[in-house]
Amino acid sequence: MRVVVLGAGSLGSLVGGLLATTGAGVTLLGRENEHLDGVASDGLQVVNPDGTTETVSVGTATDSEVAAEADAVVVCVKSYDTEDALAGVADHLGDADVVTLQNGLGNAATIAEHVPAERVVVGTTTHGAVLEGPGRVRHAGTGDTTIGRYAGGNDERVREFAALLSRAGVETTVTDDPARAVWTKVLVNAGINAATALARVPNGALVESEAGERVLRRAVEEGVAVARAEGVTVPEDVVEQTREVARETASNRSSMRQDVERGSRTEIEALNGELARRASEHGVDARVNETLADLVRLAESE
Ligand code: KPL
Repeated sequence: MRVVVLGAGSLGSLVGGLLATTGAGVTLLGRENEHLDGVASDGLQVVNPDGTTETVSVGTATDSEVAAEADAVVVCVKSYDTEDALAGVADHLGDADVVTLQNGLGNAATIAEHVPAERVVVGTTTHGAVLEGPGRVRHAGTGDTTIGRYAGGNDERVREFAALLSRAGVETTVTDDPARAVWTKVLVNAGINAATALARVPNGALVESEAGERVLRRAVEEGVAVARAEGVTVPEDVVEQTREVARETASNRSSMRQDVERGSRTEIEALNGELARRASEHGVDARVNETLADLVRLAESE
């Protein structure tokens, strides 16, 4: 199978690198930068959770035309780049499935504006990934991955792609209710990412102190109320699931913390910011999410 990974950041590089270990032909499609140059010249180093490192061979590209060769395109760009990234590749796609593994609400709908909805696959993953330097990505924590077709129901292609991810070490479940999976992941990110970015702590700190526990729980509980107001059912134990992700990725720097520390734009508007916006539409109290979003906006403006 030929896979083009759209977005060569930490998650895209990790997913691409792991997929390449199965023998799949993988190309990382991203912006010209030191990381992509490093991968092109020396291969991609993947540091496994046990500390061992393997160097895998993946293609690199900065031109969207490469998507024409893909059987599947995996979208790993930041949520705020979804529109531009899809506008770039859409015209080149054959009948490839487009699989989003991004954080945040609204990505699949944006992709479906460019690609027939029946070819969009909605996914979530709680694997932790950190770019350690040009050409080097660390698998900072294993987690759960779920994919399911956005429209039209799951078929053999979705199951085959899930099997490929599983062979790559990204154990993947196929779901008939991807919206529930996305909301659950959004609540996990709402409970972990902004707090760890603002306090500059690893994910595990949120389950190691009362203060951390409180912020995580309140942000997630508010998010559950928003999900209900939108008619989405999320798992009863989503607060506990969020704590579990924080434990499993305890030493990881959340993606939002990495963004804030790098001085990059964050995904706050697709996470706590979006929850707060939808809460106000439904008259739901989401003051913790609103405050977290405002503080991250302030940090971003520095
Ligand atoms: O998705 C993540 C992120 O950092 O964006 C988690 C699962 C919280 C891992 O850090």
